[in-house]
Amino acid sequence: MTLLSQDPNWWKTATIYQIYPKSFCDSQAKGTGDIQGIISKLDYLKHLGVDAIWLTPIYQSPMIDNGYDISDYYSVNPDFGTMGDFDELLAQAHQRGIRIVMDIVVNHTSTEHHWFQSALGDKNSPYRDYYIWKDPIDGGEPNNWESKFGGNAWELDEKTGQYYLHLFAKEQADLNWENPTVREEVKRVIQFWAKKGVDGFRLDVINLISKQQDFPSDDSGDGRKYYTDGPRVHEYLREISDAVFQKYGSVTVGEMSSTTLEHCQQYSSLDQKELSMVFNFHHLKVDYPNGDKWTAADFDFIQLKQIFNTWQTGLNGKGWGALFWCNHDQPRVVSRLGNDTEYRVESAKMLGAAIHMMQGTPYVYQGEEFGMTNPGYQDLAQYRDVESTNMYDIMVSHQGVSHSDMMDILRQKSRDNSRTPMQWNATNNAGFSGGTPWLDIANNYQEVNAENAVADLNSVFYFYKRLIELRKQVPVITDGTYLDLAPEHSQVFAYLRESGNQQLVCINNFYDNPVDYTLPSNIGVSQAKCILGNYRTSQADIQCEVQQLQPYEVRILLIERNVEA
Ligand code: TEU
Repeated sequence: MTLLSQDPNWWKTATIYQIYPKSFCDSQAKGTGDIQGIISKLDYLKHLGVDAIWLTPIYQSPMIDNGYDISDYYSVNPDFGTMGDFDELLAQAHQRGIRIVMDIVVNHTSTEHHWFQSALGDKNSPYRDYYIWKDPIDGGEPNNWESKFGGNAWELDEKTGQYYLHLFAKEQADLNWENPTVREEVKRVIQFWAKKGVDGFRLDVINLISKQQDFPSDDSGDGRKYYTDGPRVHEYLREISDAVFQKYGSVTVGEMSSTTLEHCQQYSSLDQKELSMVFNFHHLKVDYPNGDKWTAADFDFIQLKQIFNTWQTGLNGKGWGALFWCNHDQPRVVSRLGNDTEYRVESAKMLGAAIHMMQGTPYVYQGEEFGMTNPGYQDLAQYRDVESTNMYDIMVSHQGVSHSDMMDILRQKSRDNSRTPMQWNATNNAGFSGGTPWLDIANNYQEVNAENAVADLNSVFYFYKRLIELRKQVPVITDGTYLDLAPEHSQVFAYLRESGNQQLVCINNFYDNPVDYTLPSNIGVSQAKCILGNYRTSQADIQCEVQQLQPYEVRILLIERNVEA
């Protein structure tokens, strides 16, 4: 029995929930989450109303990068459970009408993968050409490309004297997609999971798979221009899509690092020859001054609106985007763009509405649905992420940044901010685990937790539930055009969606002081209904052109014009 909708475009009105299994729910008191823990929470997800789960990697892995370093694509990491547990999860999710989207990491493998183990130190290994090897230049690295986690992107294989490329940690070796056998292996992996009945795939850093083959040094940057949206990336995606995705009707979302709108129009073009949709990160770099993540900084509100405008208008009618604020690599949005103390509930709701009323497929990251916050760690030893520990070492030991400045930066920017265990209830360890959690839980778990949220009809949880329902009920949210009504306003983000006889206006106050905002006169306020807001007074003045907004207030207005008979 399945409750899954048969519509091949189901994902256009769907909301997808991201689970980071290590931090979701531990069924065995070992301090890390597992698949049985996920199964035990499926009814909670059903109550929230999500259509699919994106599961970050659960494959065999040494966990240097928490599973993004895969050592066997065909087996489940025993820390998470067995293949039997996975099959049970798939069946139980499907029974509840929830689909499963697997994370596929094929830009690189773990250096513990048997392909790499055979290739290392042996130029004649049949797997040597699965990876990217280069001779030294001037006795050193083949070029100056930098790893995304800090330092040079090449590591020496002492035995053969050649270097291999790793765009991420040195334990994550980049695969050589120029080699057709590698592409066949990738197809085989994806097919294995598709055959099991998995509904879709999230493709990790998929726009980095094609490197410019002369591997030049980069005079003006870190090398990314020579491998981002590279020369053969579209060709490769079409090949995989043709062989697997189209055959199995899989939904696909590609994670696109430092990409462009033009490439994303093509990756997600409506003929679906490549992918269903794309993640891009431009809107999450508004607090990276001059592109630098590793500095503590406020966000640029005007730039945020400009970026949404570019992508919402640029993808409409051409491609499809994922809508998101949070994931396992990003700090919690309520701490980042909202207010995680006095206005935590109001700002979490406002931020949810601001993104969910756009065109695309929304993603909700575990805990976002009740407003989880950054943990505000005071001690360096609390951080676990390889990127954070690498950057601390580079910036404090080699660049002279003080310990206390670096702690401020980590408190704002570390990926561990989103990876703290899920706060289920007010009991010991927030109900996440009967053992010692692998990463410290935020101190606010007695107040901020799923159980409290589910018990309170005014909580962030029920607001998200309503946002998820609205997408299924109000077609303009899926189909409408996008117009920014106040691009220069220093405090208000207001946009209009329009299609057929429906207009939808989403008005958001992004700051903690009240503000008056005047709607343009061509919006038919006399027929407006407020379909959702985060203050009791949200209904008050909707039929006026001037809207008075409280701190972090949002109002969603729907205007349905009478159609002439
Ligand atoms: O992330 C890709 C990526 O480039 C970033 O989001 C990354 O976290 C950021 O550059 C760090 O500043 C994906 C995964 O989502 C991430 O968890 C993995 O670590 C990474 O790929 C490598 O597989």
